[in-house]
Amino acid sequence: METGIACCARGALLPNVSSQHSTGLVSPRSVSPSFSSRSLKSSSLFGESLRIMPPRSSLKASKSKNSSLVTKCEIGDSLEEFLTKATPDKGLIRLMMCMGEALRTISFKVRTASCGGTACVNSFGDEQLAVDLLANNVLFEALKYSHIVKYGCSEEVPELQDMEGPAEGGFSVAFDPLDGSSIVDTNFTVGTIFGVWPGDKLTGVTGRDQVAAAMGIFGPRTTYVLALKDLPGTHEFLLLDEGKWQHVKDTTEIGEGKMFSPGNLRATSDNPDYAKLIDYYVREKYTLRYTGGMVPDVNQIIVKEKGIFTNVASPSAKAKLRLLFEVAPLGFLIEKAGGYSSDGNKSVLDKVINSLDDRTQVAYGSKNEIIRFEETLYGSSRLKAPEPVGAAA
Ligand code: FDP
Repeated sequence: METGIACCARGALLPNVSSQHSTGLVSPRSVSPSFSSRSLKSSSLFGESLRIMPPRSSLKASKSKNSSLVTKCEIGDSLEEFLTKATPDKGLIRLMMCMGEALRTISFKVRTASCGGTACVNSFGDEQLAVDLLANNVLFEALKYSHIVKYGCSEEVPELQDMEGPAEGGFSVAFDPLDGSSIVDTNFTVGTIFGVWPGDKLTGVTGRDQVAAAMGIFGPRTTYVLALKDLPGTHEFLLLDEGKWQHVKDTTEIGEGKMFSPGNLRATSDNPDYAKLIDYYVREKYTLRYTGGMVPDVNQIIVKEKGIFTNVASPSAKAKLRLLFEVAPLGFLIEKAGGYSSDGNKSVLDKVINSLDDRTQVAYGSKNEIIRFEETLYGSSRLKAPEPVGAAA
């Protein structure tokens, strides 16, 4: 099976690019340690140089227990430069690089999919495959090639698949290959979500146990948004024309701001508290920003550094979002970005994943928004607000 991904066992990535991947491709330099993104040349259609952002901010990685090394991750770094500064864990670096390769391939396949009838399809080797299945295969290939993953598990078929990497010192990865695949034809933004847990367990663990989480976002721009356990912030990488990921943004705080993204709105018909919360947003003249794709709807909170996303259940409209594949990884990204998450009572990162298919309601947002969400739905909040947040009366 050809995927365009080839990751060596010892960390170097070998691009394996065929002519059908001729858009947005990686060149060997893109992943070489000596590569400097600031030396990139333009490949823009109109001859104007791609604006390579100068380093303008830096974040200090938290000191690991065994190391006094303080590293700096700068805007403008390539993905590999960033990861090398961010963590001493070579296995994790290799995994995140391999996933970056997979996201790049998926991005190309989504961009060039033909849509008709009920599915969007693209060719994958000799086969025609629906884009979500294709993304699924590409991600499993990447996990295998990383040689550091014990189990992979996809939302498509929630069963552990042995990726043949080590259990000790290795990782297990849960992913939603293409969230929002039903809106590829309408050309809305869609995305891949994944969470990385240490060892060989994806049940009996919590979202807080993740060592990394990320999403690939396939919209007008393709971005790779990731967070690592021992590094403050959530970090955005932009896919350049050359096929390289460039570090373009850090988010470390989510402030207050009137923007809402209300999922499962049908639940307001028989959940009066959710109806009350929505009424509050409307009355207070919040801006509605909802696409129906959880990846862009949650990503906007990280990018705009404000807002609230809700997907609330009711007796007739049950919770459908999956804790392992969607809710926990996105919770990790939001909380590392300085935001908060809740299932109504607690952070989604504190929910034990009992089964691979666990579902939950969820909200992500700024502190006051999560307090308002919990107070309106359940009468009180575990979080303390400096002053009343004015929950819907
Ligand atoms: P979809 O079913 O289209 O794949 O994860 C499932 C999801 O999309 C999310 O991306 C999205 O936020 C949610 O479902 C939309 O659900 P509602 O239409 O019920 O709001």
